[in-house]
Amino acid sequence: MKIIYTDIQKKHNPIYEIYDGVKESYAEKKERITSIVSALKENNYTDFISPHHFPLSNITSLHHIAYFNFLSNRTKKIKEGEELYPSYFIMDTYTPLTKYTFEAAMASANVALTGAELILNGEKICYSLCRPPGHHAEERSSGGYCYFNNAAIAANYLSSQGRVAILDIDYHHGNGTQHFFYERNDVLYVSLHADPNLKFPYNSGFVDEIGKGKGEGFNKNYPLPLNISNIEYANILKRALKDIRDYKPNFLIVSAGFDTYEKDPIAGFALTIPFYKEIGQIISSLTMPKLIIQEGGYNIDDLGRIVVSFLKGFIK
Ligand code: SP5
Ligand code: ZN
Repeated sequence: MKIIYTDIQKKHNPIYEIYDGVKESYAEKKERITSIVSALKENNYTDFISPHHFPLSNITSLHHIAYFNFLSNRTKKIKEGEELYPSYFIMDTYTPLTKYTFEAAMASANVALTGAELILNGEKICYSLCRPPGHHAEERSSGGYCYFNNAAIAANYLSSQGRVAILDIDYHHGNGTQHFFYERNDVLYVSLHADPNLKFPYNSGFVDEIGKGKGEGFNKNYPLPLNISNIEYANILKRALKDIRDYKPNFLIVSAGFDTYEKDPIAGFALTIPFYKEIGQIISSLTMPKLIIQEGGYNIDDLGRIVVSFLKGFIK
């Protein structure tokens, strides 16, 4: 399995996120990808590929040019070690800008695009190890640790060559991804996530959000109760896969967040490490080429083992 990755993604390194004015240690740490890369190497995954640069239009055809320019220009003025907090283009208090945020977010988008290109060139499965994550990023704003929407950018790129389904299994609803394709019928969005009445992003991810205009029927949300178990989760995942099969996509993108893990420090499901292999097996029952895109997952000690368990569920 080809794994797309670059160390440039570690340069984004905020120290704090803020809750009601109180600073807490930043959960979306660069050590997340160190944990994943070491576990992959220990388990003999050796096929690492560096991303290459794609035309900026791949990003600016989704994200507004004013937002893109803001990230590019504003980060240039930030000093080493400094963090810039909310502005017009940042929707919350846990998605700060640092000097290297733009550079890392660009690298992350290119990691997703390089994976998508490999899929177009005939790979059956690839893993884009993206950081920072992407699925909360909107057309004109950063949020939920996300700056550019990597999965949406990859989906939009693949959509020129066929029908795309996105399966989002991060603990949080992918508000940005849903939004980008809400009025489109060439990209199906299906998401399993914690009930947004209780958990971030609070304002989207409900069952009555089914798409709009020609996109009606091509958006599907499965909000789940807290503490959901492996077996209950597997049943709903299988139901969600039926939506995807019925759509008959040419490509599948998995927005793979591992904050559904029982010991995740910011979340609240009860999934176990061996169960991620089963999730992988369930998803691999779909036959179309698959691009796995890394989203959340914040238990640094166990994240690598979770990813390895998940990837083992897929055939090589
Ligand atoms: C990509 C992704 O998974 N983004 C998640 C963003 C969620 N941010 C809100 C997390 C709230 C955690 N609150 C912890 C408070 C501990 N005192
Ligand atoms: Zn998440």
